[in-house]
Amino acid sequence: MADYQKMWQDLNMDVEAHDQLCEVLPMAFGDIYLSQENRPQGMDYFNLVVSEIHGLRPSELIEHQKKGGKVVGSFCIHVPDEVPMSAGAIATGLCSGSQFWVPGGEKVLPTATCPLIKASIGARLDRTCPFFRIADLFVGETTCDGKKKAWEILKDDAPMHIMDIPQMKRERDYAHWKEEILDYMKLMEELTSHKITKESMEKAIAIANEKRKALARLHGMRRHERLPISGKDVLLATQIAFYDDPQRFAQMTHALCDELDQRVQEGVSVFPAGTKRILLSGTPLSIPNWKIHHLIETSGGAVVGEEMCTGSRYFEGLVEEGANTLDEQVDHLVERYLGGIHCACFTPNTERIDDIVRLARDYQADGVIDLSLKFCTIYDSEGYSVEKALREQGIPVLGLETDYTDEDAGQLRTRIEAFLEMI
Ligand code: BJ8
Repeated sequence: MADYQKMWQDLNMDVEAHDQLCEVLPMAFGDIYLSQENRPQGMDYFNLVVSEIHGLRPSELIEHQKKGGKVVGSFCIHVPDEVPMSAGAIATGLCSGSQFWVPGGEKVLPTATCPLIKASIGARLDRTCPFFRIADLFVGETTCDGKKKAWEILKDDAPMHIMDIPQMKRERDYAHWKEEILDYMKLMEELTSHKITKESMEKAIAIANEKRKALARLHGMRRHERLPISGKDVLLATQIAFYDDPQRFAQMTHALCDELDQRVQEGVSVFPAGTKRILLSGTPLSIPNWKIHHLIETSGGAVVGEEMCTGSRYFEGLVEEGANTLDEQVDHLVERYLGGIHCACFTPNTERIDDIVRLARDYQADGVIDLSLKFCTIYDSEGYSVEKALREQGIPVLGLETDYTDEDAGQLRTRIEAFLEMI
């Protein structure tokens, strides 16, 4: 990695603690990613982004700020990136996927909180992640109880805005979400001193849609019987989509897909014949959470899809383009960001189960692993309905719960191996 020490010091980071993370991440990445055989060359770009993850993109964000621009971070795919983008700000993801940040979160949150929340809070309070130092505004939401309470703690340390996401999808809930988006737009105009216009929103929607299309193309490669890319690599690219420049990301992803098209034509597969195809469903896998993919793909399986926020929930369904007014554009955002995302925070949430069955069929999955991060009550509870529906459809399913540590890796491997053998 290039030398970013000065930048990290200027961001008032705890550079000494951060150095520990910089030491372990390349090792984990080498073991999990670089050890794979016959990886597509197009993954080189994504390897570079990871190797420079706390340097390259943060320095671009800082450059943007030096020119007077703003950076807005968010933690949930219900928060529309198009809003900051249409006001000239850069939107970035902030969810954290490493155990490194969990103890920092546990200083202020109960241990019985999901690791994604603890890590996100720890990354800010311990001053060990540049993205959490750079963001001019943090946008939280009221999706789950753990997050709601975490924002109350985070707001003492960072500038926060909370979006109140409805828990149902009735007409009045759509109206409420529209108000929330309009408030967010107003706040963004104040923060950036830029007026959001129909033209600026049109451009933002087109950029975000282009990223979705690139991701859909990449994920679609795993519909083929012979898999031209591993699930791990697709996960990595998807995780990077939350942080990277959206236009460059789409371009690099399409370049990777061109190479994969060629592989498909030539019948190249990165897995031997007979590898069991697994669809993952459940809670998001934020970077650098690669544990479950790695376990599956080193146990005789291949991950062919993710019904997750780091998967199909992120890119399926475009925001409708071609609206005549800004108000109509907002309606289209409401439709995509409320109606189009089936998180377990909603009741009822049967659309999510329909999605899992549809994806399992589309990607010819031999089985589904329904994953829940430890202490995530909503996904864990919904697991009952997911498993019941899949069994009724004759699709084998395994429910797993895990956290960010490696302590359960042996036990998980045993269960995954037994499942792969059984299906
Ligand atoms: S749309 S999944 S990104 S809320 S895992 S913090 S739900 S206790 S991350 Fe999520 Fe938005 Fe839903 Fe997706 Fe809470 Fe569960 Fe933790 Fe979660």
